[in-house]
Amino acid sequence: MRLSKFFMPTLKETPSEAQIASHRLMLRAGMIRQSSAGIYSWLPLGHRVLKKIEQIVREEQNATGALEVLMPTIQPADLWRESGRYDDYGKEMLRIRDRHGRDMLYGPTNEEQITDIFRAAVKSYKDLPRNLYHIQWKFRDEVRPRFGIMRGREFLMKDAYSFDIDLAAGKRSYNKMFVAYLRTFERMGLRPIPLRADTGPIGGNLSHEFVILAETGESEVFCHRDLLELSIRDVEIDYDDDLEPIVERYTSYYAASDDQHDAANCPVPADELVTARGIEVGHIFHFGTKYSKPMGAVVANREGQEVAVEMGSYGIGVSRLVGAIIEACHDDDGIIWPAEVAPFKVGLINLRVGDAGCDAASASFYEKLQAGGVEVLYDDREERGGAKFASMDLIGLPWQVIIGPRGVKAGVVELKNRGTGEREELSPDAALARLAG
Ligand code: 5CA
Repeated sequence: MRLSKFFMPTLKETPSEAQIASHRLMLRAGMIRQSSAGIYSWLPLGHRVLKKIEQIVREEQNATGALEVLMPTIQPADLWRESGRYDDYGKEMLRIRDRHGRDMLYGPTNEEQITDIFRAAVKSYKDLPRNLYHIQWKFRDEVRPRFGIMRGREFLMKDAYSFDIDLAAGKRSYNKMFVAYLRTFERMGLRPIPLRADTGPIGGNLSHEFVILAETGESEVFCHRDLLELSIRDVEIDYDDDLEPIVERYTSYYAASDDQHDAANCPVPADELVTARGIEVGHIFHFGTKYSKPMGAVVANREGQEVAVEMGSYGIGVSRLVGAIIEACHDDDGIIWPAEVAPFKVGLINLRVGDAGCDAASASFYEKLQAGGVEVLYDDREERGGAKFASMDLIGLPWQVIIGPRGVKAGVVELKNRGTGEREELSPDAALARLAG
């Protein structure tokens, strides 16, 4: 992509309404634009990141055997009357009336809708287990939307719903999601911490929140320091195996949010306890028959008796993750994208647009990167070098390639790693080889 043809309305000034780094940087990098309180448009740069995150989430859900669907954003109130949540949900639910006077709502979550789909189609234990998920916009009329897309009113969520014949099978489905969440967040360059959590309006009695540590996190987190060392990045996972040992390994360490932590009775010695702030990027729930019973989602078990199915729901804040990743990965100059979610891998800077040598070397480098399938943003604008460096640092692409008159004469380009700041001069071919793959 040539920057001269891109739409990336960067801001030089720090927007005064933004209180935290991710919000400031997303506005300054031209990733989003506020439409109204807690509601945002995603501009091309932000949209690319959102889609990358969505795709990682999708691949890791699919790996577990979960099946993607797409349910509507607008739901009929009658479904929520069946579960009893229409009145319970309160002011966070955006209620709408259509032209026929029917009560509708903009979905804050989809337990009722998926239960309705399931009950119409599945009648036997033979069709279980099933896990259906979608990645769809949600609306919650938060009292205080803040921190940009981190606590929005409209936000993109991945929500999965599992259906099982009994509690033991339900726990297996829960464990699959638990492990998939660890993998999903690690792929994005994050270190997720599972915390035993309250279930709130979703219900049930088994629940974990997944948080990542960042100074601006909304809640305080207390955990054993060794939990931060765990990783399943290189562990081969077979989702048909018993995943309980992995879940136990993670849950055996102390980890609590501020509402559950009791300093006086904390089992971890002070020098092994990490106290930090965390951002909730995912939340999983097993809630048994809370929806299946009132809504009549029953199947015949092996003995031919009708039983209400055991259910769980599993959310990931896809749009929140964009902000959360920035909170975890930035410096004074801007964003530092982890490679997997970066909007482009390489930022190519032509330091002297109009100079025949620089133009030719840059165009050739650009074409070769593109031919090799490397995503590149080519700054071909007639701008000062300083401004180009600043905006490349701001948007945080993992690699910068700088082509200027001196290098062109010497037959070299400069390669800069945005994360480490390391710079190196090498031949264009050596740089291309480094950036390939
Ligand atoms: N039905 C369940 C699981 S599918 C559910 O709704 N869970 S939740 O309420 O915990 O939301 C799931 C995830 O969505 C949260 O972990 C968080 O990452 C994200 N999320 C929730 N509210 C917001 C919000 N206002 N803005 C941005 N992301 C949000």
